[in-house]
Amino acid sequence: MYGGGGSIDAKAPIGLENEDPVKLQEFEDRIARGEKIEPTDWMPALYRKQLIRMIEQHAHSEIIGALPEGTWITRAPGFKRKLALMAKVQDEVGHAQLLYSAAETLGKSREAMIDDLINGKSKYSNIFNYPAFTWADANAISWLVDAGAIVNQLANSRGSYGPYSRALDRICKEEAFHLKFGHHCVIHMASGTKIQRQMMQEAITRWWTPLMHFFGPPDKMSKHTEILVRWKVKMATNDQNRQQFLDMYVPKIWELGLTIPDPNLRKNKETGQWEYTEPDWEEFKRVINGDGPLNAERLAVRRTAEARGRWVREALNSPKSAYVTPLA
Ligand code: BYC
Repeated sequence: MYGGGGSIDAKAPIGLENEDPVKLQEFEDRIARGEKIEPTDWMPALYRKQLIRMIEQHAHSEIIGALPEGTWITRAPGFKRKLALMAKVQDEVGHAQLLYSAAETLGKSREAMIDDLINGKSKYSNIFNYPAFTWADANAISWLVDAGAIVNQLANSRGSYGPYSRALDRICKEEAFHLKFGHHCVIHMASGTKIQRQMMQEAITRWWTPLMHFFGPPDKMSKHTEILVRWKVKMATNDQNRQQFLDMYVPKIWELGLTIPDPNLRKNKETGQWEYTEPDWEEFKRVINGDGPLNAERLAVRRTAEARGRWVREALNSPKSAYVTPLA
């Protein structure tokens, strides 16, 4: 039930022993005052490392996240749906560009980040390793994955690192359109024919566990939350975000006559908290560590894209390139 227990990994060491205590105090005072930390400001090495990890994973999630919906562009029902989905997928890739740029301000190059993604060294969101079998799956992503992302990102857009918080601010504005598109598509399916309703129900059933995983392990098992909350990188914990998502979206799912595959899901009126069956955290661990249904396929697509685009990068970097040496 709610809260969970156990430990995915040992808690990360705080890792601040080598920092200048005066500078560290000034840094923490700035964060406490709600000031933004900018790329050239002093920051503890651990803050830099944590931000690179988190922003890089987020950027990878956007670029890999474009794949399950991307495969539905040619099959989306009707011209308007195709146009809207194409624009959404394009936005997601744009989000990755913004986020890679924000991570680059911390000293890791985009090339190194892409290498770490395609070599399987970096993580990205669990949820994009599952297949979108039907148009209803694509709708479930557009509505509920984007909804989950907004819950997390709206909170973190008020966070302490300037370039990340500004990128999130813009991303959330675009995600808000995606969410409306997704909700519109889900309403259409849920109020359609018997087969359409059944397809939508099956999609919600398939995506529920990955969605519960999407917010990260329960706080008791999370190794990074404590330091990230202390430094206002994460403005809410994994459990707080999961609760907020349940609060906002379970009633909307039920309103459409759809059911959620968890007999224990209910809001406890006394605590105000949602109670639910703890999703299988062993499955989560397998998926984020590379052994999910589609991890190999997703990375293979990225590797191919990287290989096919190499000539463009080489041409741009070539000393003979018109972009580098303007034509006389
Ligand atoms: N998936 O200590 P914890 C989108 C890892 S895409 C994979 O709680 P933290 C969209 C975690 O990295 C937007 N891995 O970690 C795109 C850590 O492993 P490492 C996606 C996960 O960082 C296209 C370990 O588990 N959103 O919107 O404090 C179409 C322990 O976890 C996950 C973001 O990326 C996961 N779900 O908190 C549609 C938001 N959860 O690094 C939509 C940015 C945990 O020690 N990221 N792990 O090896 C975050 O807010 C935080 O990083 C998390 C995790 C809440 C995800």
